[in-house]
Amino acid sequence: MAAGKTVLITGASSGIGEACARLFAREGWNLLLTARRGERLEALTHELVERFGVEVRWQVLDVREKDACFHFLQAWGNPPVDVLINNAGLARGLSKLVDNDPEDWDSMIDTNVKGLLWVTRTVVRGMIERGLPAHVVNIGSIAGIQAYPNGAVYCASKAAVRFLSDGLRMDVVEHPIRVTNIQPGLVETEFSVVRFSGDESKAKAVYQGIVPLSGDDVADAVWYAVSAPGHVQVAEITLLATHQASATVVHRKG
Ligand code: NDP
Ligand code: 8X3
Repeated sequence: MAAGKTVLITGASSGIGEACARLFAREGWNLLLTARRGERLEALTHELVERFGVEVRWQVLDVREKDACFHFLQAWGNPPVDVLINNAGLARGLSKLVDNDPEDWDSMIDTNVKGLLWVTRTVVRGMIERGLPAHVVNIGSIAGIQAYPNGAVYCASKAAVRFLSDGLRMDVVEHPIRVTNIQPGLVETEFSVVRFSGDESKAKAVYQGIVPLSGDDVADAVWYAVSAPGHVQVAEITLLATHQASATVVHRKG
């Protein structure tokens, strides 16, 4: 990679991951972008290189594939990664636990928990070997602090992200590696469209009557943690829309 700092973002093809890519590019960082939808990463890469003159590389990576997560950095020649943003994630379905489709459980646990673990293992090993300051930012959720009805498995997966963040922070405490868990509430992205299998009207209803957070709002929180002075470790940030008070308390107008 060119001189300068490098951020690796999983799930950079939309929403919060894409917003992080834009923000870090604006700040002059080199980018390593991954997701399953390569055509989106390619378009984003062209745009960011053109606009900001930064170095951007992209690679299709499905974080559910263990071997791919263990080896994907080799395809880029094992570049040094200063910041890893573990953002790839999803919710599938919204129904009582006993009525859930077990395939959706696999999808959420494999992506949100196991995929995050595999990518973290690969990247943090390199960070430790380099011995230079580095940072892991996990995108958790308010759902990892408070469960809500019909979302048990998604909430459990984000509770896992919370404790994996805390545990990793302990396990790298002797290294100059910071670990931050970002826990947003309602953010209007493709998240609900994915949760409701493409049903746009159901997805829109989630954000009706409230001004939700945007991907950019979450990217700003990530940037706050990453740009803090080196001796400051922002352990977690919980950010909510003004009219959201908890995972389940939302005031909607109209
Ligand atoms: P989006 O659906 O807009 O983005 C999700 C991203 O994750 C996409 O880039 C998608 O890329 C990627 N992704 C999903 N599955 C995989 C996979 N198996 N392998 C690689 N990449 C994958 O939603 P958000 O931006 O909202 O979600 C980003 C993160 O934020 C998630 O972890 C989510 O749980 C979390 N979050 C979201 C909130 C919200 O209200 N929106 C609130 C709190 C947390 P592709 O499909 O191309 O693979
Ligand atoms: C996404 C936020 O509350 O829709 O993590 O589950 S919520």
